[in-house]
Order: sequence, then structure tokens, then C-alpha cells
Amino acid sequence: MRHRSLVFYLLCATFVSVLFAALAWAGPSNTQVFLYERETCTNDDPRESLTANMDSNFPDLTKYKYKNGPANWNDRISCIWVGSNASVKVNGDINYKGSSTVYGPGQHELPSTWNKTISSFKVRPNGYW
Ligand SMILES: [Ca+2]
Repeated sequence: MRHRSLVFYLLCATFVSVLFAALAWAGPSNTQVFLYERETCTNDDPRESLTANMDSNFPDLTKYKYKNGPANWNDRISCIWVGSNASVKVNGDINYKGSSTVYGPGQHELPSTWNKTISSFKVRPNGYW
């Protein structure tokens, strides 16, 4: 029984590892946007990215905790992966103020002018703006 339990736990551990690897590599659905701290639209920990759904509004990223700790998502986003039917409008300041730009479908490693400056954003259908 003891041996059987060990095999069972090893199989479970393998399954969970594969599942996490698959989740880490999966991109957003057609109507989602993933926003990453890293410059390459990747993460090791799901808490290192934000998921935003179609028609969602994020007026103040200071209110979204980063990794459930004291830090937040304000001025932290470096890469944006937009689903094929979505677009995202980002602003440099909270409440959709400051300069803005729109990113359509695909992966966007943010240029220096936008890297770690986003403080608010909205998700809408591609072509909305
Ligand atoms: Ca900002």
C-alpha cells in the first residue's frame, strides 16, 4: 500500500506540473487580454500577470495587488497579449487620464515610452477605437 501511494503521488505531481506548464504557455482567449510584468509576455507564476475580459474597465491599477503582497500593478506592466477579437486602450494616469494608446490583437512588448507607465486601461472589441 505504501508503495502504491508513492506512485499515486508521483503521478499526481507530474499531472499538476504538466497542467501548470500548459497554463503558463496558453495565451488569452479571443476576448481576453493578458498583461505581464515581464517584457516578454511570459511568467512562471500566474500572479505575475493580470487577466482582463472583454468590456472590462481598470480605472486605477494602484488598487490591484501584485502577488497578493503590498505592491500593486500601477506602473508595472511591460508586455500585453491581446486576444484576436479584442483591443485594449491604456492610459499613463489613473481614471483614463494622461496620454493613451491602443493595442490590437497579438503580443506587444511595450516600448520605453510605455514600459511600466500604465495606470488604467479598458478592454473593448477589436476595431472599437
Ligand atoms: Ca502611470
